[in-house]
Amino acid sequence: MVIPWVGFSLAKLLDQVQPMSQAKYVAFESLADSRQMPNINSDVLDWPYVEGLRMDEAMHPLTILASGLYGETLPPQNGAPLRLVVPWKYGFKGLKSIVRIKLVEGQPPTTWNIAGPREYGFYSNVNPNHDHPRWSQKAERRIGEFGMRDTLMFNGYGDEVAQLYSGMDLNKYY
Ligand SMILES: Nc1nc2c(c(=O)[nH]1)N[C@H]1C(S)=C(S)[C@@H](COP(=O)(O)O)O[C@H]1N2
Ligand SMILES: [Mo]
Repeated sequence: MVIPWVGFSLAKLLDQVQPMSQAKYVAFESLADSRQMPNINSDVLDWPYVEGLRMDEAMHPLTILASGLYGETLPPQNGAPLRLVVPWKYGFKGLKSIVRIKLVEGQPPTTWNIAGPREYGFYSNVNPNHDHPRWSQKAERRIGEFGMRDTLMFNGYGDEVAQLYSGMDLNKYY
């Protein structure tokens, strides 16, 4: 889906706290409140949902904390009050209902990597050349369209973000 998010660059928040040079990654944690979210009692995933970004990814202006969509305030199911949106990564990187952000030295755990390390790496970049073990990622269908399109590297944001990964083997760091 192509979503007109409302929000601000995460970099704006990070600039205000002035990360120390030892801070190499940003670790995020979601709300896990079984009163509001009864399905966290299932064992599909290990909640609270956690995610992470490398500092340069977190500081990229396209990385946003969203507080709304389509000009409206975020509804709970979309991650109120604040959620992460990283347009060049797959949607599962976008944790919702953030309650804690930590600046850390080591690569933080991420929920889907804990659930299935063979299937989900830390980076979660859109990379059509790297097959998920159970399916191809070469083609996609946009909600609202009937046909398939070729999936683009970095979800079409290569000009903006490819330099963050220069020298990295994106088949290894999927
Ligand atoms: N807090 C929280 N955020 C989460 C999840 C979750 O279980 N808890 N699931 C993730 C997954 S797997 C997906 S596919 C997306 C789906 O929501 P979206 O379509 O609004 O991005 O949310 C992500 N963010
Ligand atoms: Mo998902």
